[in-house]
Amino acid sequence: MRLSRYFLPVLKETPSEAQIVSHRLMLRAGMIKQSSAGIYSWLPLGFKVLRKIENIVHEEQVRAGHIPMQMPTLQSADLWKESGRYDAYGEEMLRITDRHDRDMLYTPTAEELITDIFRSNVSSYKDLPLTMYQIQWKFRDEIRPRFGVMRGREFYMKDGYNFDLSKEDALHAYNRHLVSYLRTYERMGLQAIPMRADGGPIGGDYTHEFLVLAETGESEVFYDSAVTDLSFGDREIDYDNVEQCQGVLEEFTTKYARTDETHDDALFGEVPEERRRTARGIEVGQIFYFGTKYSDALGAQVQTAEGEKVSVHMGSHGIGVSRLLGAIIEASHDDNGIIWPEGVTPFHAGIVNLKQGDAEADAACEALEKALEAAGLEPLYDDRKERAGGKFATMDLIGLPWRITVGPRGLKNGVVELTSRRSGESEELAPEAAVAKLIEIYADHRVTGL
Ligand code: 5CA
Repeated sequence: MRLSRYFLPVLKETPSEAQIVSHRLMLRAGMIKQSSAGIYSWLPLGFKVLRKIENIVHEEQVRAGHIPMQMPTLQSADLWKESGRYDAYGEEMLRITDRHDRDMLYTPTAEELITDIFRSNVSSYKDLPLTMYQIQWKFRDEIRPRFGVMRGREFYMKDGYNFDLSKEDALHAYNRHLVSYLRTYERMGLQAIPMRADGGPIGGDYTHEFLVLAETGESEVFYDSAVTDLSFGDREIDYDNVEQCQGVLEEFTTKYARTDETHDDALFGEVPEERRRTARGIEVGQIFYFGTKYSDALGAQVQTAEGEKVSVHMGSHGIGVSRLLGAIIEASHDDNGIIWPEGVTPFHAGIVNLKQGDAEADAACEALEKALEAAGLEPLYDDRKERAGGKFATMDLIGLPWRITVGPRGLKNGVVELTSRRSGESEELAPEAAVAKLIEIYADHRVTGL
């Protein structure tokens, strides 16, 4: 992509309405524009990252054996009246009346609708287990939308739902989600710690929230610092293997880690004092097992092998896809701007031409652009006639992890400069070697965007 042809409305000034760094940087980097309170347009750069995050979520859900599908954003209120949540959900639910005076709503979550699809189509234990998910816009009329995409009114969420014959099977689904979420967040360069939480309006006794530690987080959390030493890494997982998934769950959830809703001072006191931590966190996902709450209410039953009719055991599992952009930036930035982890960066490398119009420099940049594209990478070539300082500042602000700087002086010696956004370190390399190095760096981070 040529920057001269792209739409990247970066702001020089720091927007005064933004209270936290991720919101400021998303506005300054031209990623989002507020349309009304808690509702945003996703400008090209922000949309690209959103798509990359979404694609990682899809890949990891499919890897875990979950089936993608899509449900509408506008739903009839009837099902919600049937489950009892139409009144219980309160003011956060955006209620709409259509021209025939029918009660509709903009979906804040989709337990009712998926359960209706299930009950209309599944009647035998032979069709279980089943887990389906979608990535879809949600609306919650938050009383105080704030912090940009962190607490929006309209937000993008992955919501998955499992249907199982027994509690035991449903708990395997719960564990499987926990494992797949650990993998998902790590691919985005994030450490998200599973913490014991509260079911809230979704309900259920078993629930974990995934929290990214950050000073600006809205949740107060209490944990044993040993949990921050854990990493999922690139271990192989067989998602059908009950013991293996259970093993990972125990490894990641036996140490004390709780949100304030479930915090227990006495239990926390048993953690060795030097490992006790109180901090703030951003909730980027939550998993629930709620038994037969919705299947009882909506009559979602199957026949067992013995011919008995039983309510299915269910759980639901969410990832805050749009919130993740804010969380990643909170966790990865410096004074100059964003520092994207390789897994989610909108472009893999920036190419900065120090002397636009110089025949040799232009040709070298174009060759680099072609070579990277041929290798399946997406470079962003700053081909504008601007001074070098301005180009560097833009690249730093938008946070591409790697920058190739091309100028007549280096080219005389046959080299360009490859710079890491994170460390600031540069090395001089032949252009082909710079391309080869980027191909190697991104070998483990192949996520397509748009
Ligand atoms: N039905 C369940 C699981 S699918 C559910 O709705 N869970 S939730 O309420 O915890 O939402 C899932 C995730 O969406 C949260 O962990 C959070 O990361 C994200 N989320 C929730 N509310 C907002 C909001 N107002 N703005 C941005 N993200 C949000």
